[in-house]
Amino acid sequence: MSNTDTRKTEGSRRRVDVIVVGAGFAGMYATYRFREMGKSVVGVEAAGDVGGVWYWNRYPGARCDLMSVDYSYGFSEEIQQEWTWSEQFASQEEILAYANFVADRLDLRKHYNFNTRVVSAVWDDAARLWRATTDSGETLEAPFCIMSTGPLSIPKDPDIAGIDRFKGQLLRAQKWPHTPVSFEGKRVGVIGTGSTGIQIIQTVGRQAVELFVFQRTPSFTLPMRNHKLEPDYVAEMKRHYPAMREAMRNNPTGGTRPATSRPYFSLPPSQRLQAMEQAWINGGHTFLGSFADLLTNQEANDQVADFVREKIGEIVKDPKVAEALKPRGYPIFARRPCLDTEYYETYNLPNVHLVDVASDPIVEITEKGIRTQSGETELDILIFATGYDALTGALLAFDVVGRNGRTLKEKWKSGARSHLGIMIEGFPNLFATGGPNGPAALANLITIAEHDVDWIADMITYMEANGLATVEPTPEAEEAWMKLVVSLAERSLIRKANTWWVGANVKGKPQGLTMFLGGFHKYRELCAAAAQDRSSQFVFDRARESAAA
Ligand code: NA7
Repeated sequence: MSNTDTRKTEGSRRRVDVIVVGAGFAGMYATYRFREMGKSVVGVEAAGDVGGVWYWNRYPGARCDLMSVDYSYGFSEEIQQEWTWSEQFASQEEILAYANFVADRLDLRKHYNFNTRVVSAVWDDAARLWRATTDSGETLEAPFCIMSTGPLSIPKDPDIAGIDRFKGQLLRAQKWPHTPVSFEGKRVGVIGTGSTGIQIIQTVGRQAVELFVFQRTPSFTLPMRNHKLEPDYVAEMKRHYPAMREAMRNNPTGGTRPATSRPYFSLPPSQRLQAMEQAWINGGHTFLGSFADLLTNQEANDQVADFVREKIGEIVKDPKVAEALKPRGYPIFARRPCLDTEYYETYNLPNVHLVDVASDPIVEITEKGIRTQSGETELDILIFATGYDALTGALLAFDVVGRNGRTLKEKWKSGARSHLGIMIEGFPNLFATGGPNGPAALANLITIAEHDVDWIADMITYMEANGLATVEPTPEAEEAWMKLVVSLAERSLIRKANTWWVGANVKGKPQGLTMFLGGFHKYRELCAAAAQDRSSQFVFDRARESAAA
């Protein structure tokens, strides 16, 4: 089938080869890859343009905490030669400009219906196709459906009474206005001290007349040490891109940070301290690259946590504030480690006030601001940086109905189950990129996206070459994958913190770690092995016969 123009047609029914949900980095690459395979592709995207999370998160200070050269596509040598990153850690503006550059360069927009949401996706077993209905009234039909909906795309408001009552300006980090917001002369409140809140606080704290930070759980945050990239460095990097991408694909993080096999206690105390000081000076995620066992050895983890707490104490001048900022009660790195630029120093500014809502809980949001047990704080602007219904949220936000009318909500009522984070038993020809039970959020999402899309493309190519119409994982293969995911999680300290990684931030959500902790390199190996072992891992179409490799 040839490529088709896929402009929106109100109220119509349209048949294509592949539906791609999402125009973030995974969806864009999927759209490109399938088009290059000669498929007709239609993309559906709720936002007004490409960029995914970077389209929405326009809050002050928004920045990626993966290095820009890592957090970019490797599939096209032309694109990586033509695009030049300006900073070690790119700002939201630069990443969005990059997404737009790629969309222009590959002419991707013509495949997308923007400002459009899928409201349901239903598998028709007789016709062997997915039927996706959108909120514009269009029905799309395709044998293959790719969910590139992103692990962080359903924002979550805090569970606090009175949100609608607030008469000032209420802003959500993940739905930030496209026009500039002025903080000058304003009393600003921020709820949320994860990565997003930290970036907002360190930026707005230097702009607002008064900034009130309502902190329930402090995060550990490490110096980002961001800097401009020198032309010589960029030129050198461009010369080595192919080798660098190959190294990334063989790295546990899917990035360039060198891995280590050195356990913390293999070094004498003075050298451990020296390594930690160096990691602090180097910045970024150097700690995790300095010792191999920080997520498995509680004692090692405690010592690194103490080191960071000491640093907080050295930076923050008011001892009471410093104490409240020191995270306790969960292992360091068990919440996603944040990277900051003078975040702790922000609390030395006279206009920045920490309200410790762990000891003085928020009672309600009022017309004028926030009431905690000890009193009301009046605010002109209130910012929510309260996170996401992550990993599974976007896939469960609309009805996905598989074989025999079984919904994804039903299948996942006790927790997300998948095979390789890519396929789901009972949901033929449905593929996720960066899906639950894959390494999403623990590794570079663009590396994962490229891998997953390529894996799916290989699967479809194999099916077509062998006259196979449908594929889904066997129950046994899915069960074995889930056992592996759970057994790796049980060994990790990550499960010891109440975070979005384990679903703890959403009331009623099944709890548990739905991420593969074996590292991206291992994930890649296991996906390749599954693709080789097709007959035991997957059930293929019509005759329900297992296909020989
Ligand atoms: P996170 O990391 O989920 O952080 C959300 C923050 O919001 C966290 O500090 C929460 O505190 C806080 N929160 C949520 N509800 C409340 C209420 N009711 N009261 C006070 N504080 C509240 O989301 P981010 O957007 O910062 O980061 C998500 C990912 O994006 C990040 O990990 C990077 O991968 C990029 P809590 O911990 O629940 O006490």
